[in-house]
This record gives sequence, C-alpha cells and structure tokens, in this order.
Amino acid sequence: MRLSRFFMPILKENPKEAEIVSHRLMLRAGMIRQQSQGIYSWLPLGKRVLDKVNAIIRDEQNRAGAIELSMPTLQSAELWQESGRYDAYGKEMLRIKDRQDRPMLYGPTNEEMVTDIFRSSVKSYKDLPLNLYHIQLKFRDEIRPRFGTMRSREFMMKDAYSFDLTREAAEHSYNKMFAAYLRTFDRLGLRAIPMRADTGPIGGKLSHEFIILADTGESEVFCHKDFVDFDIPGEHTDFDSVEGLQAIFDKWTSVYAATSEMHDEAAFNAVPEGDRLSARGIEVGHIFYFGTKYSEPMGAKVQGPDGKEHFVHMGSYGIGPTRLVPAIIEASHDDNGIIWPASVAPFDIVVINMKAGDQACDDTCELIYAALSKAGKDVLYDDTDDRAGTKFATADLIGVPVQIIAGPRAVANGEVEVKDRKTGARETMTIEAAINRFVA
Ligand code: P5A
Repeated sequence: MRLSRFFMPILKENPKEAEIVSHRLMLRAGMIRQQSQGIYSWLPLGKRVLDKVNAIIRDEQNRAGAIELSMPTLQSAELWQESGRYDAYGKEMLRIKDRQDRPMLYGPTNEEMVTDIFRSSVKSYKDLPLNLYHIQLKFRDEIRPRFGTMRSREFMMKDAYSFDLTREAAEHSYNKMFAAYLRTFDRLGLRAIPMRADTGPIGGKLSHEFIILADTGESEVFCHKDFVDFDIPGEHTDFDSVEGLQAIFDKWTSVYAATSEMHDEAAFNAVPEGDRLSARGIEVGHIFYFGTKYSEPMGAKVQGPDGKEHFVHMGSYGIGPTRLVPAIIEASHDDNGIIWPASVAPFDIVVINMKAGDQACDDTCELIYAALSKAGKDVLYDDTDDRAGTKFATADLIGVPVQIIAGPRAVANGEVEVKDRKTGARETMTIEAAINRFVA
C-alpha cells in the first residue's frame, strides 16, 4: 500500500476527549472515528488490525471444533419473550418497531436466536456435540460508554454457543473454549487470566472472565502471581481429549483468581502475601455454562440413547474484538505511539522514503516495496513528500513492527537502515540484505 493512496487521517494534536492512552492513540493514528456516542467507524488502518484479530480468533475457534455461521443483528422480540429475557434485559436493549409495528431489537447477544436455529433442525444426540459461532456486531445501550471502542454501545463480538446431551459433555465443551481462549489471547500477544466471575444477564452458575492486567482496566481483580508463568496449551492440543482438556482447566483454575464481584477475602488472604496480585484489569472474554436455562423454556431437546427426550445443556462464549484492539494497545505502547505485536500489526513493514523525488531513493524504495510485497508481506510504502521527521513520527505512531528507512546518503552506498519499532535498534545494511531478512 502506498501511503499517498491510502486513507489514514493522522491527528497532530492529542484529542481532548480521550482519557486513556489506547483511545488517544487510536484517534491519533486515524484508526477509528466516533459517529455518535459509543458508536464508531473503523477507518482503514483500524480495520486492518481488527481483521487480523478476527482471523486469529476464527482460527482458534475452528481448531477447537466450533463451526462458523452468521446470524443477523436485528432480532424479533418474540424469541426473547419465549426465554423470558425480553423484560429482564432492561434499558441496555435497543428496542425498535418495524413498519408493521412488530417489536424488534438490535441483538445484545444471541442465546435465543441460536437456540431457535438448533431446535428447528437438531433432533438426536447423534448430532452432538455442536458448537456454532459468529463474529457480529452487537448493541448494548450502556449507561457509560467510554474509552473509545473499549466500552462502546455498538461493538463486535465473537459469540459461540455449545449444545450437549449431558452436563459432563457440556463441561468438556466449556473446557474446549477455555483452552481455545488461552491460545487466542496468547497469539494476540496478551497474557489473559481466567477468573471466576458473576454471570449477570446471561445466567447460569459457572463462568470465567478472561482478564488482561492493565492500570486503566475497569475491573478490580485479585489473583495469584503464578499465572504470569503458566504454559499456554500448544498448537497440537487434542481438543477431543476429555482428560487432556480437564488437566488444562484444572491447572489454570488451581490458584486464586477472582473479579471483585466474586472476591473472597479469606481465600485471597490464604495466598502467601508475596504472591498476591491485586490489580486492575480489562475483560476481553467471558465464557458461561448455563445448562438448560434457554433450552427448557424454548423447547430445545434431542432424543438420547435411552430413546427419551432431553433438554440440551448449553454454554456461550464471548470475545470482544473491538475491545481487544485497545486492550492490546494498553499493553503495548510507548511515548511515541503504538507497538503492535507482529500477529496483528496493520502492516508488517513500513518503507520510508526520506527524500521522495530523489531518483536513487525512489528506485530503492520501489525495489524493496515490490520485493517484499511479492514475498507476501503487508508493506506500507511512505512515498509522500512529507518531511523525514514527520514520516518517522507517523511510522512510530502507527506502530508497524519494522521500518526500512531509505535516505540519500545511505542509498548512495547501496544501503538502507532497518529499525525495530519495539527496541528502537537500528542497523545499516545493504538493500539486498534488508530484503533477504524479511523474505527468508
Ligand atoms: C457470551 C457470548 C455474553 O454476551 N453471550 C454470548 C455471552 N457475554 S458478555 O460477557 O456479556 O460479553 C462478551 C464479551 O464482549 C465484550 N463486550 C464489549 N466490548 C466492547 N464494548 C462493550 N460495551 C462490551 N460489552 C461486552 C467483552 O470482551 C466481553 O467479554
């Protein structure tokens, strides 16, 4: 992508409305734009990061055996009347009427709708287990939308829903998502800690929130500091192994961790003082087991091996991609801007032409841009005629992991500079060596 042909409206000034660093940096880097309170457009740079986050989420959902579908954002009130949540959900639900005066709503979550899909076609235990997910916009009319896309009214969610014949089988489905979440957040460059949490309007008795520790987090959390070193389940984790996944769950729930709603002071005090971590955190995921809370009132049942009908045991599993992007920034930035983990960076490499219009600089940059693009890298080529200082500041602000800098003096020697955004380390090398480093 040539910067001269891209759309990346950088802000020079710090936006006044931004209270936390991620919100400030997302606005300054031209990633998002607020359209009305708690409702955002994702501009091209932000959209690239969001797509990469979603690709990792999708990959790990698929690995764990979940199947993707797509459900609508607008739902009929009838389904919610069946489950009893239409009245219970309160003011957070945006209620709408269509031209026939039929009550509709903008979905805040999809337990009812997916249960309806399930009951319409699954009739036998032989079709279980089943886990269906989608990545879709949601709307919750939050009292206090704030911090940009961290807590917005319209936001994206990956929501998965599992269906099983028995409680035991449902626990295995829960453990699959538990392990998939550990892998997902790790690939996003984050250490997320699963914590016992309040189930709120989703219901049920068992739930875990996945929390990233950050000073600007909205939740108050308490945990054992051993979590920081626990191993993440590997790429070859067998998601069909009941014992294997139970072992992962047991390990990750073996030491104290709870959000303030579930906090047990006495249990926390039993943790040796030096191992206690009391901090703030950002909830990036939340998983629930709620048994037959929806299947019973909505009549979602299957025939079991005993020939009888059984209400299915369900769980639901949420991740907030539009919250994860700012959460990643909270965890990874410096005074100059964002530092993206390579896995979600909007571009892999930025090529900076320090003197656009200079034949040798132009030729060198074109050569590098073409070679790296051909090798499948996402390259941003800063071919604009801005001053070199502005270009450096922009490259640091948008946080692309590698900068290849071509200035007239180095280029005259057949060389360029390669800068690592995270460490700031710079290395001068031949043009060929620079290309080979990233093509290999
Ligand atoms: C689980 C999937 C649910 O809604 N039903 C379907 C269950 N869970 S949840 O905890 O309420 O939300 C799941 C995740 O969505 C993100 N999230 C938000 N992100 C941005 N702005 C919001 N206002 C917002 N509300 C929820 C969080 O990441 C949460 O863990």
